Amino acid sequence: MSRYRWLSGPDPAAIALLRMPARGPCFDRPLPAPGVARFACLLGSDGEVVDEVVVQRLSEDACMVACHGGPGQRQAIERALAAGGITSDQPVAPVDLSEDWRRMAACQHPAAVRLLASGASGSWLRWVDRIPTVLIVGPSNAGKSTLFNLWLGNQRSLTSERAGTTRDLVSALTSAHGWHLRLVDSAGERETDDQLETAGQSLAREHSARVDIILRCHPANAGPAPQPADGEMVLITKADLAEVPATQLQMVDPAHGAEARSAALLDSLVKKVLVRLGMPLFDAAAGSVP
Ligand SMILES: Nc1nc2c(ncn2[C@@H]2O[C@H](COP(=O)(O)OP(=O)(O)O)[C@@H](O)[C@H]2O)c(=O)[nH]1
Ligand SMILES: [Mg+2]
Repeated sequence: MSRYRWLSGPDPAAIALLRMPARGPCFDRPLPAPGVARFACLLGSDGEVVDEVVVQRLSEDACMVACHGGPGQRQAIERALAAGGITSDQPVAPVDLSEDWRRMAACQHPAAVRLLASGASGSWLRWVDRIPTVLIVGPSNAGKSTLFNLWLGNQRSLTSERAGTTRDLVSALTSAHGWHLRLVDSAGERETDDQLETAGQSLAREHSARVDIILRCHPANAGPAPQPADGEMVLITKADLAEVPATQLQMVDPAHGAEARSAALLDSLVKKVLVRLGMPLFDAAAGSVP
């Protein structure tokens, strides 16, 4: 069985029911035994969570899924199933979604959903269906991977005092203030005979033409900071190693500076990147749309 069928009607509802093949890779955990229901996350083709659902195993090869039933959510689930090779056995009914609904359905960011729902408009509209990419560049040993890991809150990229540790582009999704960003760590800029490292450096150069913001890391002890090129923000890293003017964007690894100072600097950096991209910041305490 590689087909799914909606068991509930097409009208917008809080919950919708779906019968589909009992295939593990669509979910973030093993499916329950026949007759048993359990909570699970339904995953898209690149592993992102598409919905939090309850799965009930109907038989060896079929299960029933209770998912969220908004029109946009149902479309997102259909896309995820199609990407996994699971298609519908129902005739395709013409979908009559208004332009507003269509936009809402394509929305990639919780903050954009809130803004759309409030009727706001602005330059952030260009991000409704797109996740911006932030590329971290700079010399080897500037602390790029350390920043990347701090931002993500986990050890995603290897760091070391050995120049040339990062050779590939390492990419990860991150979110703040209701906006998603794709963060990319790159191989450091330096002369090298290492072919893999050179390949990583060209990859970073090619990639830089296609990204939405370049974050250029410059260590505090490496002399005056460069002027930002078009589309760049300059970040002074290793801010424990030299005096950095308060007006400059700066960062310090908690291992080398006070933990609280690092957290505050990271928060201010993330906010400045979002503002630069034109993404309004929410007042989290009041839950209000600016
Ligand atoms: N003193 C100091 N060292 C740092 C800081 N951030 C990173 N480092 C160290 O600098 C070295 C290079 O860091 P890494 O993130 O691998 O640099 P990359 O080559 O630019 O990715 C590592 O030994 C880090 O521990 C910082 O804020 N202060
Ligand atoms: Mg690195």
